[in-house]
Parts: sequence; C-alpha cells; structure tokens
Amino acid sequence: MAGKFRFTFGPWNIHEGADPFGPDVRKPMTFDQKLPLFKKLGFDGVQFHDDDAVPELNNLTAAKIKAEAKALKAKLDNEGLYAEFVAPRLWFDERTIDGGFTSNCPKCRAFAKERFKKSIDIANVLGAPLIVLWFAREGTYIREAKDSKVAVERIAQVIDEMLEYDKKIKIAVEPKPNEPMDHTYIPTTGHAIALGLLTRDPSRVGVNIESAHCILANLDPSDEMGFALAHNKLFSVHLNDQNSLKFDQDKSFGAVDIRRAFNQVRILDKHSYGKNGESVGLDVKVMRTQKQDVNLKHLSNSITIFNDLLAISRGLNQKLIDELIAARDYEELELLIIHALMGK
Ligand code: XLS
Ligand code: MG
Repeated sequence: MAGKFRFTFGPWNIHEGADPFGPDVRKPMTFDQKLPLFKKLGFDGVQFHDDDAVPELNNLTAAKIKAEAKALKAKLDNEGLYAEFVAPRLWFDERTIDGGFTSNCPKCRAFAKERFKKSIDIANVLGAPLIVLWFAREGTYIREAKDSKVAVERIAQVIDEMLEYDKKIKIAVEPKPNEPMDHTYIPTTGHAIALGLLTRDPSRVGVNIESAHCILANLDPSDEMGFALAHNKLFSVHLNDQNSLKFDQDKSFGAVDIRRAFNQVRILDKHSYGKNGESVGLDVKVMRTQKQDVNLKHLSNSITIFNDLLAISRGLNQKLIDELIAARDYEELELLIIHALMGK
C-alpha cells in the first residue's frame, strides 16, 4: 500500500479569468511562458489538448503536425517534463456545434474522427501513451434531437476504429453528466467502462475520473475511483473540488470538502495508484478575483493539500481503525477521522 504520485496539469489551468458573464481579468501567458512554471510549481508532466500541442492544427498537413509535435517534444525534454495525454478539443469548432462523434451531420462526424486520429499522431510523437476523451458536446439540449442508442454506438464505433488505427494507444474516457450540454452521454465511470466493452479491446479503454464531474452526478469521487480500480480502469484522475450541483467549478483540490478529498487520496494510496505510471492530474481553475502576480496558487496549493492529506492518511493508526471496524463502532471511527483532519 503506497501510491507513487507524479503530478500534471494542462496549459488551460492557467487561465485569464473570463466567464460567461465577463471578459478576461488577467493577461494571457504564452505556452512558452507557462512551460518553465511546471517544475517550479511541483509538477512533472503536462496534459495537452491536441491544439494546445499543435495550434491551428486544422490548417496543417500531417507532416507539419508531426514536425510541430517534434519541436514541442524537444521543449518538454529540455524542461525535464513528460506528456501525460492528448485530448482532442472537439467543442470549439463550428463543425462540432452539435457534437462531434454524435453529430447528426456525417461531415461533422468525419471531422471529429480526423481530430481523434491527429491527437493519436501527436501523442505518439510526444511519447504520451494516452488519449483523453471528454465528451463536451456529445449529448443533447432536447432528447428528441438525437437517438441515445445510436449515439452510444457511434462513440463506440469511433473508439473501436482508433484502437485499430493505433495498436498501442490507451483511451481514457472522462465522464461528466452535463455542461455544456443539458445531458451528456457517458455521464459516469460505470458508463465509461461499459462503453469500452463495445469495442474490440476493452483492456485499452479506461477512465479519467474528475472529482467535480462525479459531484455533478451526485456521486462520491472516491467511490467512483474504487469502482474503476476494481476494473483496472483508472488510467488517470483529474482532482479538484466542487461546491454541490451547479456549474463546473474546478476549485482547488480539497477546498470545499476536505474529508471527501481525503478519501480520494486514501483510495489512491491504498491501491498503489501510479505503479503503472499513472499521473495525478489537477484540473483546477484559479478564482476570477485572483490578481496577475498570484495567479498560480491554485496549482501549488492543490499539491500541498494532496500531500497534507496523504500524510494524515498514512499517519492514521490502522490497528485502531481495524478494531473499530470489527466492533462496528463507526461513530468512534468518524471522530478519529475528523480529529485527524482537524490536526488533533
Ligand atoms: C472539462 C474537462 C476538460 C478535460 C480535458 O470539464 O475537465 O478540462 O479534462 O479535455
Ligand atoms: Mg478534466
């Protein structure tokens, strides 16, 4: 029992602060300005959307995409960083207004598949073993717009083709129940794992579990992680926090419910998460109110909170816990945990 934890985040986690109600409040930073910050903040790896890695990739030839990815790989090597995954960003383009894989328009579906392939090509150059699929617009605003059976079959079909396209790549589905859509297909870990069963190689289809997304589905993130671990499917995690069922907040890890965060750290540690090279991603967003010169604290604070909770978890008297469990004295066990979290 002991996880091996390496931390990652994506360039989108350094954010200018725009929200649906107002513009940027901080100056943008270029990718090259962000890169040296990873190590300084305590991170070892970088997560990429396909167009974070190769901007404007829609307008580039396959050869040019590979060349740009190669140049990026050199920059990462230079900083001593690894690429954890590449995720096709299928929610920005006008062709994916109504989704990519589940769009009712065949040309749009073809575009989405192309982007998936390009993501795999980029991942290969970067040495990233994983593609993350967050199904942003693969859902509906009104149920009558799409057929849910056909939609799931279409998603499975594309994943299946990509497993054939690349015989090694692994795919981590990142479930989320809503936002931007009213209802998103593949809302939970169970759905994601079952989706993999519809493909030619379920062993290469797993999950990236994001704390906030579980909470939005009214589920406990640590139990979702346990479910995935029991299936050998926890390919990555996106730790953060979320204050109940509202818009996706991506708060610093543990900032809302420290006990809920503790249980995520504990389940990961207990089952040696990271032993196969998995990373701990922190998909956190700084508060809009934060000023320019202190706009990175959500990242370093999230690692600090993770490590503090890890120390608490490892410091618990396991013998006493086992005794309390055997005696079914969960009230006493609860006090023990709360006191530990209170530093008592
Ligand atoms: C959005 C997602 C996104 C993915 C990567 O809610 O969390 O950031 O992790 O595409
Ligand atoms: Mg995420």
